[in-house]
Amino acid sequence: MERTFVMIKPDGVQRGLIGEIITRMERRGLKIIGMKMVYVTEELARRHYAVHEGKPFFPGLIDYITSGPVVAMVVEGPQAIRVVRDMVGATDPLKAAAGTIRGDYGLDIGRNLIHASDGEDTARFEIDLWFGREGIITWKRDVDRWILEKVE
Ligand code: D4T
Repeated sequence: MERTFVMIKPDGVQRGLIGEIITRMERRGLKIIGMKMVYVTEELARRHYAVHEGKPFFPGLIDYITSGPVVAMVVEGPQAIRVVRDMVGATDPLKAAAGTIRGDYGLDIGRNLIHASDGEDTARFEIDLWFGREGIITWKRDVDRWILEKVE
């Protein structure tokens, strides 16, 4: 089982797409084990996007991510990091395939609706940054045996 960090960005929240995006992940069979609505502080935004510091789009990115509440989640499932990235689509919605979240709802790289961890190290770092240990809910999902042949 793998865990990944997912964030519905301010545009996703403002446009009323929280339900739509969560529904896609639930229908896929992914399990939500952490969820909260947060006003992102500049400090959190800078830590989350530290790898992009100094790039031309960095100031706009920080303004955007702190411009309204976001919905932060930890999502679990087999190969969850790759599975969610595939569902999210390419960074630039104009290049994202139809059927992906960005490809279905977005048109601008600066308003690309959703973030998902891009690797194991990033997932660990981001889950710790946004949730720590206390924020994760371990729960048994009865339907798991109809989604996965072998349930842990
Ligand atoms: P995030 O991190 O938001 O899930 O996006 P990606 O993982 O798909 O893409 P990224 O880290 O390369 O970019 C982070 C964030 O910056 C915005 N961005 C990026 C931008 O506004 N202009 C750009 O040229 C790039 C490369 C979009 C996503």
